[in-house]
Parts: sequence; structure tokens; C-alpha cells
Amino acid sequence: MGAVPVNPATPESRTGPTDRLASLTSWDADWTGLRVVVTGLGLSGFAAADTLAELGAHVVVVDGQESPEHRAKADTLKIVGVQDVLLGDRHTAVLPDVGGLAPELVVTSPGWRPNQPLLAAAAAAGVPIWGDVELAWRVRERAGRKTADWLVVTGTNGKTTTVGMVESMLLAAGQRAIACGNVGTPILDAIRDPEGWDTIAVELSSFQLHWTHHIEPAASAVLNLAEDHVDWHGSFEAYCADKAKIYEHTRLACLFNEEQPMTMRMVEEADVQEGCRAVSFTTDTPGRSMLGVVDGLLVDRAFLEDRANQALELGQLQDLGPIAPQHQVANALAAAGLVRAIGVPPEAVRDGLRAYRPGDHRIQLVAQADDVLWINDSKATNPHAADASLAAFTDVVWIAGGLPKGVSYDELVTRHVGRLRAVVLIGADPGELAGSLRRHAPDIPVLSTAVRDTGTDPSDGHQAMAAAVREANAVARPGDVVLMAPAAASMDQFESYADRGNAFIDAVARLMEAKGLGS
Ligand code: UMA
Repeated sequence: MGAVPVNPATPESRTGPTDRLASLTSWDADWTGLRVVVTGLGLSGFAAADTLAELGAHVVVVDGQESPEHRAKADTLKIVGVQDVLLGDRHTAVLPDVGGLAPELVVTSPGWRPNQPLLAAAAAAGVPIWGDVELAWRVRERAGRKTADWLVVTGTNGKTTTVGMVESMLLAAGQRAIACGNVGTPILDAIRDPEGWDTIAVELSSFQLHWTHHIEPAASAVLNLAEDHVDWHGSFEAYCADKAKIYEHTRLACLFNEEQPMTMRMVEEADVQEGCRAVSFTTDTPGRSMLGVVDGLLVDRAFLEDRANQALELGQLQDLGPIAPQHQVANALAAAGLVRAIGVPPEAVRDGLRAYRPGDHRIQLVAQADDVLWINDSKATNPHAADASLAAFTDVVWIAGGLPKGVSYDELVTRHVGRLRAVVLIGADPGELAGSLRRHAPDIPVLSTAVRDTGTDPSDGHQAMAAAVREANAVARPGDVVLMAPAAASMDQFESYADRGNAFIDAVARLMEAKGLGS
């Protein structure tokens, strides 16, 4: 099939596919010779380029970095048939040709912003831009393999936990299932598994949803909404509009949060498939068509015949483990709703919850000594996540700060001032959080890990974290919780939230050794 020229003038062509692209709806369609630019050579860009090369497309990859790791990946891609890999800043401002001709499609990594110059140039030229999730949807059907159902999850916080719980419940039901997407396994890697899956649990970030145009999930959920990634999306409204896309074309059930009416409005406004149900979850007593909690039991009043009069027991709060704050209960109910929508039995929900082990860095108990708990919540990369973990404890020495992503801390500090015993600031520039603390918590001691006070180099996160742990230890009293829940991204001092969490774990271990306790 020949290439169809794109029309640069019409707005539809910016999001809608050309005729050729419209025909590309399965692995077995004719992708040969399609001219594609892939932006980004991280996890998702590598998987996208590799997939497209396997499909026979002509692919050029662009990435702003020229590190040895990027060069090694570039070499691998060239071996599997990628035409060219352009590394370095100078390549990221213009839309490159593919084999001497204009590209027909751009497949972008989620981290790339819409106003990034190359992507802006593609949009201006009318070249459609897909994310890796859009591509994954297009190639999900393949002759001789199972086509998986998609259960999709977004929300400001709790996504990774929830898809982990969904995966665990599906496995308990005997299904072949995997959690993928923003959780870390690129969705295209999951989709290309030789055996295929019964069901995939897909974590979708607001970035991924922005670049996704059409998917038809079996069931979908928005867990919660709060200010995050405002710098990427431009406004909170734009962020929410991208999140709302998750409900579009859902087949069986849209799950929303009863305690956040905005999520219900998103379902109401979504164009779903005939017969799709709106089902909510609550951490309170559920009404009809809801999942919720009654006397310490997790119950389903949505997916049973006599939902007007009965509730089905799914498990107990204890099944969630020793620390089960409210938001964890909500996540478990959302996960349960998603799998119940595709007929997973209640016992598998319970067994899945019992078997589920939360990932590291999410309200993770690191040490307990002198009646003080040391908790790592490095995954709290925004105020909403930190809000959930602060709410789980009463007397807190709070280690916080980092890259704030353009959000405000006033509400968070005002809400938790009563439980703060002291705050230890980390982050290269903790000014935003320090300002909120001055205004709304003037009586709470605020300790700093800055050079002036501790002799630490602020660009070295591991040193800063060691200093923060020493400071916290000096003020912690029996009964306190030292909570490292930074309410900010980590990249100013660390490689990632995991690196920040590991720095905390290491520093606490050293402190315990110094106390002669071991961790
Ligand atoms: N790059 C440029 N120019 C840019 C931006 C990026 O050249 O303007 C290059 C970088 O040099 C790098 C590559 O693009 O080589 C990185 O692309 P990316 O930032 O999209 O990251 P990936 O490695 O592809 O990982 C992405 C997700 N990252 C982001 O959305 C930022 C991962 O989520 C996800 O696990 C992975 O795809 C697989 O699906 C991480 C994340 O931080 C965990 N997500 C955010 C969050 O959870 O808050 C949304």
C-alpha cells in the first residue's frame, strides 16, 4: 500500500489518522515501509522503535541525550533494522525526514511535552502523533495469539499499587496476567509476549493518556485527582482532561471515586460503549452499584444479581496488611471493581489482596527502634500522595522537599500542621515548601540539610539524605514516626524516586548500626 500524503492544514489531521494509518489496526496489517519518527530512547521509545522495526516500518529515532547507554541502545536498534538513531540536542528541534521523505507518523515517549519543538513541528505539519499506548492498542490483535482484555487505571496517586493488586487478583483467578505501562514494563513489551495474556492491568499516566487517541478497555478507573504535573500539561484543567480520556469507549464498567465527584462527572461525560456501567468505590458504606466497607469487610454491591438488597463479601481490611491507610482501602476496592467487571470471583479478590506485596518506597517500614518507626514513602512525589501518608500517622517528623513541579504546599501544610513534630527539609531548593511552613506552621521546628547547617553538598542527594536522617534522629521521640514523604519529585538530587528511597534506607541502616541495633 502506498503512502498517503498528509494534509498540513486541517486540525483533524493533527489527531486523526490518515487513511493508511486508519487501516493499521492489528499486528497483521501492512505496516511495511511506514515512515515513522520515534521520539525518546528511554524505556517506551526503545520498545516502540523495536516493535515498529519488527513490523517492517522505516524508523528514525531521536533523543536529546548522547550518553554511552543511549549509544549502546542505538547500536542494538540498528541491528534489528531501525534506519537511523539521531542522538544529541541538535536533533530535537526539527522533524527529521525518514529515508529522504517526510514522516507519516510520530510515536512519542510519554515524557515529551506537546510544546517540545520537534513535536510542535510535527503537529504544525499535520503529522499524527501517537504514544506507545496507542501503538500497543493498534497491534494487540495478532493471528494465532490470545487478545488480552485491558483493565486500565489512572489517577494522581495509587496507580502502581492498584495495577499490582489487579494483577495479583487475576493471577489468583488462574489467569495469565501482567501489570504494565507506567508501572515500568512498557506496554509494547507486554503486548509482544509470545504466549499472549488473558488480561493486562495497564497503569496509564496523564502523559500517556495525552498521546492516546483510541483504546477500548474492558474496564477503566480514575482513582483520585489532585494537582500534579501542572508544568507539563499547562493547567490543572488540561491535566484532568487528559486523565478523563481513560473512560472513553470502555466496554463493561467505568469505576469512579465516590469521594471525588469530579471523577463521576468524567464518567458522565465519557462516550462509552452500549451497556457499559458506571460503578463507584467508597471507603464508607456502599450504596447500590458501589463497592465499599461494612464492619471491616470489603464488599461489592455492584457485580451481583440482587444488588438492591445484598452485598457480596470480598475480603477483610486485615487482608491489606499491617499498615492499611484509607487510600489503600480505596485502591483495593478500585482494583476489586475492575476485576469483578470481567467476572473474577470474590475468593480470587481476597486471595489476590493477601498475596499482594506493595512495591518498595510506598509507605515502606524501614526500621523500628526506640519506639520510633522509620517509614520510606519516596513514591510520594506530589502533595496529594504525601497527604495520604501523613494522614496515616499522628506524631510525625517529616522529611520533605525536592523538585516541586509547580504545585502549592499551602493546603498540605495547613491540613497536617497538627500532626507535625518537626520538619527536615531536603531538596536542592526547598524554598516553596519552606515558605508554606513559615506561613502555616510557624511554631513547628524546621531543620535544614543545606550546606550552611550541615556542611552537605546540596547536589549530592545521598549526603543530604544522610544529614536529614541524622537531624530527624536528633528530634524524634518515642511514639513518633519519621516519615520520608517528600511531596516533590526527586530529580534535583537523585536519579529517581527509587534512588531517593534507597538513600533513605541506607542512611537509616547506618544510623541503626551506629546505635548498635541493626535494621
Ligand atoms: N527526552 C528527550 N527530550 C525530551 C524529553 C525526553 O530527548 O524533551 C529523552 C530522554 O533523554 C530519555 C527519554 O526521552 O532518553 C525518556 O523518555 P520518557 O521520559 O518518556 O521516559 P521512558 O524511559 O520512556 O519511561 C516512560 C515513563 N516515564 C515518563 O513518563 C516520564 C515511565 O514512567 C514508564 O515506566 C515507562 O515509560 C514505561 O511505560 C515513570 C514516570 O516517572 C515511572 N512516570 C511519571 C509518573 O509516574 O509521575 C508520569
